[in-house]
Amino acid sequence: MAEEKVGFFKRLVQGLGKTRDNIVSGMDSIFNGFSHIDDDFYEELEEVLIMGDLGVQATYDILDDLKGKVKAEHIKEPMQCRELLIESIKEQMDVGETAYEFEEKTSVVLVIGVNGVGKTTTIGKLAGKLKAQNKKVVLAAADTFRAAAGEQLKEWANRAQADLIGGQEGSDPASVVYDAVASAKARHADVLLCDTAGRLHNKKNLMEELKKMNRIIDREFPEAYRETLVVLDATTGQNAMQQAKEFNEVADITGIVLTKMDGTAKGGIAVAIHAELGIPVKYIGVGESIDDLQKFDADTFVRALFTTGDGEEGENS
Ligand SMILES: Nc1nc2c(ncn2[C@@H]2O[C@H](COP(=O)(O)OP(=O)(O)OP(=O)(O)O)[C@@H](O)[C@H]2O)c(=O)[nH]1
Ligand SMILES: [Mg+2]
Repeated sequence: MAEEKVGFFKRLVQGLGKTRDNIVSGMDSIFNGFSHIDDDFYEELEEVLIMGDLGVQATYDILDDLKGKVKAEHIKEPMQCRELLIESIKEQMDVGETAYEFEEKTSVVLVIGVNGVGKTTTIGKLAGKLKAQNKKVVLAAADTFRAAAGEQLKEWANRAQADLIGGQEGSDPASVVYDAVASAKARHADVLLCDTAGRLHNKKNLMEELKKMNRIIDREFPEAYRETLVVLDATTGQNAMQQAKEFNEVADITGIVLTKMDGTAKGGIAVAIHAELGIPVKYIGVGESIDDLQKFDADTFVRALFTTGDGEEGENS
């Protein structure tokens, strides 16, 4: 168990490597470079946070919080601000107590997002996670736009040992959802995970299709706990933010999955999205294999973000 935890944290530390280099090295040079806390100090800090893709909203919130604490606690040393900053980011990123309730309930999870962000992969990983908790999982291949999409989900279903309900290429995605709901109910499944298309003939179609699927689930399975996850590719930075906003207009988004956190310098976008939309980042993807999905834990995330070296030093704290 302890070993598993070490591996977990190390992977996260490695995954956030580029983000860390981007934000933390910039910040540490400010903490070390300034001898006292003044306007210039705050300005440079602001610049690093914004450059690190934390976003304007989160940056202001974090700096306001920091300034308040510096005043209240009569802090004089720039270096003391490091801990306060870490605390403040952590507080911003709290997912809330009910974030993972769907894992424990009879639930339907709709997974949405533009093409290529990692929806299908995330569903595969989630199915694997739930299976490991002895849950009965059904996957709905409601991306009928591409023939390959169903095949890809089938592979994940096999890997995760989940049941799959699919449809013909070009068939109505909402009808696949309908069938999948019926099947999940008949089998007394715990969780139904619905994969959706990232691209249809145009964006309007895509959004209409999502609304239709939502209506079907509401009508056919009103007793199910609902979760709607938007998957965003962290490497796309501000575009990811834009996508989250657009999906937020057509669906009741309950959480965000931020993928490809391995190998991006833009992991700070996690903080920006949460601050700006008020929607928690619930999972992060840190690779392409089945265990490369992690629950977003603010404490671990911030610790990984601020751990320098090979990740050893964060384990005991
Ligand atoms: N490195 C890395 N790659 C990922 C991650 N998540 C997904 N990918 C890769 O991203 C690519 C696209 O993933 P998919 O799951 O097919 O994306 P999708 O959103 O279902 O795409 P469409 O079905 O075309 O809309 C694949 O090559 C995945 O292996 C991640 O967390 N890290
Ligand atoms: Mg897909």
